[in-house]
Amino acid sequence: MINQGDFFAVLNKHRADAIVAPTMQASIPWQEASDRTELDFPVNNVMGKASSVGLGVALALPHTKVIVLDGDGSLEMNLGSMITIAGKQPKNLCHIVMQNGIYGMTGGQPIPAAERVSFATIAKGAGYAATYEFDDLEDLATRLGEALGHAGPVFITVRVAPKPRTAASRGGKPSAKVRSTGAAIAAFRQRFAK
Ligand SMILES: Cc1ncc(C[n+]2csc(CCOP(=O)(O)OP(=O)(O)O)c2C)c(N)n1
Repeated sequence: MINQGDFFAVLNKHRADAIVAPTMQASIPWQEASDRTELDFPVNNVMGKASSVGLGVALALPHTKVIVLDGDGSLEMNLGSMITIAGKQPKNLCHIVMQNGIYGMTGGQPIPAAERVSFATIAKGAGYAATYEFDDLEDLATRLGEALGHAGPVFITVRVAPKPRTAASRGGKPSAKVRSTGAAIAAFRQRFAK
């Protein structure tokens, strides 16, 4: 199992010019870890929709890599998006699920089939171009670059340690570089306006 912060450090090194779309419990910590927050597109509140939003951005910007950082509970809520993504075959989309087995943000309730479900197998069956699974930090650090470089749609499972949100773990105010979804949409409109 991988610590989410360690995963983010590795991803930050490999993301290059990719747009990264984090959701749920990952949204703030990813942006705090990110060196390119101007390219981050947090998908907050709309549970399950990060993969759909990521697909839309990938189709709109076919020459820009888009990396979705999905939650496992969120993905289960919008599992059909995997088939929509496979149907469209966006070469520039990488869909990552952080499998922690829980609805972390709402306190750690177990997701359905937490111990059984293989999202990578579902992705294969849907027709993603490639799938990867990481459960070990060294393996992740060695092969994430290859996975991100593969023509998409790529699906990656990262097994991350569950850290349910509690009153105590909420922490203080996020730093100024952390954006809301609304602020990111406004900034993206300007940046990518045709
Ligand atoms: C439609 C809908 N139902 C429920 C919620 C409440 N909710 C917010 S976050 C969350 C859990 C998300 O779990 P997961 O996707 O696994 O991400 P994690 O919190 O573990 O990062 C829930 C149930 C919501 N935002 N929207």
